[in-house]
Amino acid sequence: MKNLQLSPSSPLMQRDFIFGVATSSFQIEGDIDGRLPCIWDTFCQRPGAIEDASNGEVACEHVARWEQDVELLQQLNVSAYRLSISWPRVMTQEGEINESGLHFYQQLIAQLNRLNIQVFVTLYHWDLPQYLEEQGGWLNRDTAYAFANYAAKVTERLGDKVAAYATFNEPFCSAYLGYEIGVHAPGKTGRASGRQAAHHILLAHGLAMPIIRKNCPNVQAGIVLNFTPCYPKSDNPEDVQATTLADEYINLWYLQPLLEGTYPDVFERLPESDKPVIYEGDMAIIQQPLDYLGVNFYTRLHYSAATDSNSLYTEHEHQGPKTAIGWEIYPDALRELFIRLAQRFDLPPIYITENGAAMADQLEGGQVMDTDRVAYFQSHLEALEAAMLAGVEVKGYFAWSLMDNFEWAEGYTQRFGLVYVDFQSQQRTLKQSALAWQALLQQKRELNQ
Ligand code: IFM
Repeated sequence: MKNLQLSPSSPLMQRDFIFGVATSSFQIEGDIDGRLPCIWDTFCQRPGAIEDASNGEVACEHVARWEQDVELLQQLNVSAYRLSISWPRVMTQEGEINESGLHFYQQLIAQLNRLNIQVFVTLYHWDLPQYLEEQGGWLNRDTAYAFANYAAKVTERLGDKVAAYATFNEPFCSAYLGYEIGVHAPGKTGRASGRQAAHHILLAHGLAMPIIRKNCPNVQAGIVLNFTPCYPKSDNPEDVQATTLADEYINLWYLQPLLEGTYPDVFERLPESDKPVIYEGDMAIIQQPLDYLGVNFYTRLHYSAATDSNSLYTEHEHQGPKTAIGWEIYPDALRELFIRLAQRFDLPPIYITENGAAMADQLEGGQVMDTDRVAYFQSHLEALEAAMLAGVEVKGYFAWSLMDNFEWAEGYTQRFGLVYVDFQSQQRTLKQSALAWQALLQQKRELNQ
C-alpha cells in the first residue's frame, strides 16, 4: 500500500481533529555535553544492555539540526508535534533552571509557534538525571518532589507557548521495564521495586498536575500511558482469569489510580513484601482531574494461567503477522481497547500520542518504499475511526516517530521513523510513509479551508 486514504466525512478528517508526529529527547537529541548525565547514559555502558552496544551520544544530532527537523515537520503537513524535554538538560543538580538548556527548547517552540504547529510537551520520557538515580531514583519518594520542582520551574517558563503538557510518558515502561524486569534503565529488578517505582511516578504526576494548572491555566494537562491489550490464549476459565490479572497488572495499574484513586484488585494478590509503601493521602494526590489521556498503542499480547505459585499469569510470544521488532499487528485491539475503556471508566478526551511500526526499511536509489508501514497506519486509522464512530472521544493522533532514532534497548537496530536517518551521514530521507502522510494531510487541509 502506497497511500493513506480516509473518506472526507471521516471524523479524522474534520477540522478539529489534529494529526502530528512524536519524538523524545534522549532518542534524537545527542549533544550530551550540553546536559547532565542521565540513567540511559549509564545503562548504555552496561555490557549487553543495548542490542548494538550503542548509546545516545550522537543519536540524530537533533540539537544541532533542529531547524532542518522542523522543516521536515512542515513538509509532512502536520498540525502538531509531540516532543519531550530532557530534565538533565534544563535543570541543574541544585534544582534550578539551566538557562542554556532551556534556551534550546524555547527557540524550538518559538519556531513551531511561528509555523502554527501545536506543541505537545512531555516532561518525562525516561531520561532521569543520573544524580537522582544515585539517591535511589524512582525508589526514593523524594524523586517525586524533585519532579514536581522541575515541572514547576519549566512550565512557569514555557507557559502557554505549549498546547499540552504530559507529565509522564508510559510509566509502565519506566517502572516495569526499568525497575522490575531490568531491561531498561536503570536496570533494577524485583516486583517490590517495580511496584514502588510505579507508585512514586504516579505520585510525582499527582504532585505536578496542580502546579502545571496554576502556571498554565489555559494549557491542556494530562499524562501518556501505553496500553497492550491482553487476550486469553484459550477460553478456558483459568486462562481468562489470568488474562484479567495481566490486564490489571500491566495496564490498569496505571490508569485506575489516575481516574479512580485506587489500584486494581490484583494489588491484593501480591504478598505484603511486594506491595508499594503508600502514605495516607497519596491516592487522592494521584487522582487529579485530567484534561486529556494520551494513549500509546502498538500491539496486543496473549495470556494463559500461571505455571508457578509466584506468577500471576503466563505471557506468550507474539503471534504473526509481526513488525520487524516482533510485535503482532492487530489493529482491532485498538478499537476494542477504546470501547472497553469507555465502558469501564469515566474517561477524559483521548489523544493517540503514539502509534507506529518498526519495519525492515531499505534505502534504495534515494527512496524507502515502506509500504508495510503505510498499511500498518491505514489499518490503525480505520480501527480508530471505528472506535470514534462508536462514540469514543478522540481528539488527535500522533505517529511514532518523526524519524528513525535510538530505540532504547534495541539501539539503532529498529527503525520507527517516517523519515529515514542515515546514522553515519545524518542525512534525512522522507520514506513512502512520510509522503503518504504528507498527501493525506494536504487533502485534509484543503477540505477544511
Ligand atoms: O520508541 C518508543 C517510545 O520512546 C515510547 N513508546 C514506544 C516507542 C517504540 O518502542
